[in-house]
Amino acid sequence: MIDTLAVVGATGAVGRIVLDQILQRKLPHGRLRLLASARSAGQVVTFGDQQITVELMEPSAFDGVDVVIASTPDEVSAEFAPWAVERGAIVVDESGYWRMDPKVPLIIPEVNAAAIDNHQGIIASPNCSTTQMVVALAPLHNAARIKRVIVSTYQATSGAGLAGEAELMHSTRGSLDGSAPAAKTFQYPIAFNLIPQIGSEKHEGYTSEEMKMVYETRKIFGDDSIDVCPTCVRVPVAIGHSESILVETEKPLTVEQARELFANADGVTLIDDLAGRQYPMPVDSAGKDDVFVGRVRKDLSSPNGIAFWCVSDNLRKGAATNAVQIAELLAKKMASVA
Ligand code: 2RA
Repeated sequence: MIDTLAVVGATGAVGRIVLDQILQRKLPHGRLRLLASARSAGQVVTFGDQQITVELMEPSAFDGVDVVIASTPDEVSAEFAPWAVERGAIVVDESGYWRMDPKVPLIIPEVNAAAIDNHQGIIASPNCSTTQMVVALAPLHNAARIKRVIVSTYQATSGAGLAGEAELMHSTRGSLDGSAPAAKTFQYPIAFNLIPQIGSEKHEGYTSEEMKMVYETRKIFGDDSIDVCPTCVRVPVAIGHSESILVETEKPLTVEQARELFANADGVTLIDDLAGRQYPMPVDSAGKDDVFVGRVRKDLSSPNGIAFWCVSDNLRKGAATNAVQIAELLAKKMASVA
């Protein structure tokens, strides 16, 4: 049981789903407080049958808070997380700011829950594109050890927040009636287009989003020898990131073994019947918590390669659900020492 739970960023695209998930999953908690910057403080948010006023996030706002779930930009997290930790709270952070800090565990509960024991006040939740890939890869890694991953992503506009979702709608309507507004959130108009850049240039021609997939995958699996070659692409889909993945393992896996591993994995739903036209698609994954895997097949170009397709709601398992699952682990630990 978490006596006092605070949600930071509750009015954003992910924060709203965090509240929804706290209710739906019945995260055991006492008082719930909502904290935000001056722009959102004072707003009233409905949570079940309660109306909660968003309070201004300042250092003293964290007095008496036990656990914080935060969905904020990196720079906000960099500032507030130390305030919360100094006051004894544990922060579950969805921003990118703390993820690669060696003192901060980077957790996907289905994959590396035990690493939570090493936290020193901050626990990070991975980036959405990494989370769904690693949930899908984990059963293959445990059975056959992953050596190399080649991944292309097809990322929904909601990955860029409420503004990204809105821009898809405006850009699409505008393209159809000839009044297309200039692109703002994205580099180019997103309607009827694909944009092969998410984030800024980071390393040898790879973007920040792509390098997150490299570094975070290695950290979560605790294996720096895993090679990851990512290409991240923004697509005109509102919710649900898709990924085309080719994985090479140390031990060979047959397609049947890979399917069985996916089918039995925690957090994975296998939908794989090409003849029956059954495979995961973003429209079906939106609003669901699992990672959906399909199109499982042998790589025709390498002996130990398996190719597959995976889709997940980027706002749920890619963000809010994973953070609330981490808070569930904390609630269990708190209950066991109480
Ligand atoms: C995106 N991965 O889709 C980012 C959000 N964290 O833009």
